[in-house]
Amino acid sequence: MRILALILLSGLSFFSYAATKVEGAWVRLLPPGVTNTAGYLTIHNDSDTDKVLVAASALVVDRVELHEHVLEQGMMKMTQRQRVDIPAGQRVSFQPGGLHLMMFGLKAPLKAKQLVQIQLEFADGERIEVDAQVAEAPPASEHHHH
Ligand SMILES: [Cu+2]
Repeated sequence: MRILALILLSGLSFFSYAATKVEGAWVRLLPPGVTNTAGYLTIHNDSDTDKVLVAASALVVDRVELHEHVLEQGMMKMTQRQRVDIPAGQRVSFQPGGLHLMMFGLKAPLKAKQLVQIQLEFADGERIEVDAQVAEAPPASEHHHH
């Protein structure tokens, strides 16, 4: 009976987490000596309730902030976001020139193809861990939506 209960429990937690999916996660490889970088990914909200991303973290850096590039008087500027909404049934892409996970204070130099674990935290308490691949440019498999 105990085994059956465990299987049921794990099945349930898998089910509730399957509504939010992350794909195409990668972290920008920058020249040696640069201690800040950025992470990019696409969050799919396949549930019928809105999700709100409120924080992100990664073991390889001191801290991660949600950032967005905005055009202000003809200049691209980075601003910090306290939250990023992912409406029910929609997806939000973090990509160069737009939303990004700003990663401050690399603890060690990154290497190409290294996997960096990033944790995303949502307003409802859900946490998702993603493996992001270190690369100089977006992975070729990434879909582009304009
Ligand atoms: Cu930034």
